[in-house]
Amino acid sequence: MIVFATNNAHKLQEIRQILGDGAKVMSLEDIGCRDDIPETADTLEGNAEIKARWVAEKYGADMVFADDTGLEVAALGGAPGVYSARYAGPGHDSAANMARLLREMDGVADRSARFRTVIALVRGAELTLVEGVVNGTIATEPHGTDGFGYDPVFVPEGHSVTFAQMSADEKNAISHRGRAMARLLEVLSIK
Ligand code: ITT
Repeated sequence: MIVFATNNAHKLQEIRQILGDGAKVMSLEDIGCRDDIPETADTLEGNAEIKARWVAEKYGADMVFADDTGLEVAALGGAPGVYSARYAGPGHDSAANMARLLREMDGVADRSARFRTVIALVRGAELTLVEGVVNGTIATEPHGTDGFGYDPVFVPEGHSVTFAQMSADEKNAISHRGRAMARLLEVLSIK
């Protein structure tokens, strides 16, 4: 049994699409976990590990992975980074988070940014960490309705549209999460 420790339905959907029909990934809902897992670390690595270990230890799953993702904006010194989900307050409100980001970036010339995903895989006592990064820029206003989170304001390098204007397959092929997942599969020698 492989469990993906996330409360974010969009992440779950992306990971299932990336893995295809071959691998069956259980969600927290599938295993009856409704815990609000405290993300108390100040790094993506730390929070990914906390989420994966929590589920492995409390629910006795033999393989658990968790993703922690941050949007790191150069002109903001790497913010919102590990605090991306709570940038505009504790409500995990993507519209408010994007609005704050666009306010902070108002008139800023250097709009370079990157998404970074860290995936922690816990198998018994063994911890594996992998990372995936995509560079890009912050748009001056939101565009597109697909995807989630900060996707409407992130234009990946080499493209002229935001992640929210791409199909799920297009995003997954170049995204932070797609790349981290490819690394994880290499480590597991699945693909
Ligand atoms: P879990 O911790 O339950 O996995 P979460 O939504 O809290 O779900 P994170 O702590 O990794 O996930 O939050 C990172 C923030 O960055 C959150 O606001 C997301 O909406 C956003 N985010 C994560 N992945 C993203 C992506 O692929 N595209 C756009 N925004 C993303």
